[in-house]
Amino acid sequence: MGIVNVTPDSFSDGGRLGDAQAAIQHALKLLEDGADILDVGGESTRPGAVAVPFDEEVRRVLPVIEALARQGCVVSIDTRKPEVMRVALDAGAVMVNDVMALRTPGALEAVAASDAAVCLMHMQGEPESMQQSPCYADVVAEVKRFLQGRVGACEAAGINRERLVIDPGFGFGKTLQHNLVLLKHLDRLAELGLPVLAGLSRKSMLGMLTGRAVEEREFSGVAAHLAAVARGARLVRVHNVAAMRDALAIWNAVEEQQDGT
Ligand code: HH2
Repeated sequence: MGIVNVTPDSFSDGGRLGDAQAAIQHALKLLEDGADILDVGGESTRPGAVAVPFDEEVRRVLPVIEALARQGCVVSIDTRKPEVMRVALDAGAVMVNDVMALRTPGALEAVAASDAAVCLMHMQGEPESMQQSPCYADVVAEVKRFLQGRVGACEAAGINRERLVIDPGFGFGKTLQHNLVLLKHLDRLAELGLPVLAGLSRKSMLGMLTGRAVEEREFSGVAAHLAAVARGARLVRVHNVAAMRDALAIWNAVEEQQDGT
């Protein structure tokens, strides 16, 4: 999954893709690099980010989704707002990526009215304050229980399991320690029997471990995503698709190699 931010303040590439044309060009480059899904977002969810009004978010993402869908791209909308989900799905998006896991009133209904796929992500708290004092007794068990609960809520709303992807939400109300424990035990989330998505690209945990600035986290990101794939992640949400594709080509060649040949 390639990240297409149409935001002036996203933590990793804010401002660069501020206009629709640039975002579309960037998305097409990610596709060329081997992305299967393009995740278009008009509101940053970085720690401390300020919420964007509905009409501004739509103004940012709509032309990008329309153009990409017209070209046959598989488009995901990264939003917390049910109204934005509806507009994006009408415009041709086929997946909703919601850091709130459809907890916003009206979100379950917005997705249930479509046949779109959904990524349900765990977050403790709200982006505005989530990194202030994250606290868990058992982070893996709690994230797993939360995701199981959201899967149940989706099924009760008529969104069946075949449409769901789950995500531990690295960096969303988690310390470095929490992130590392979740990554190490990602296979326990995979036990829920749904595809697991890992989003670690350029995140601060990589900076904490390497001392690198945001724009210098490509290698550490690839390593972190491979650690996730090794523990059962089926989707990775990345800024640099080309680097991830190369890493996966090697990974898959090793995994698929038959013994004795
Ligand atoms: N991380 C961000 C945004 N959306 N969605 C999922 N499913 N998983 C994630 O880990 C995830 C996500 C990060 O926040 P943002 O500030 O929007 O930055 P960017 O989109 O550049 O990663």
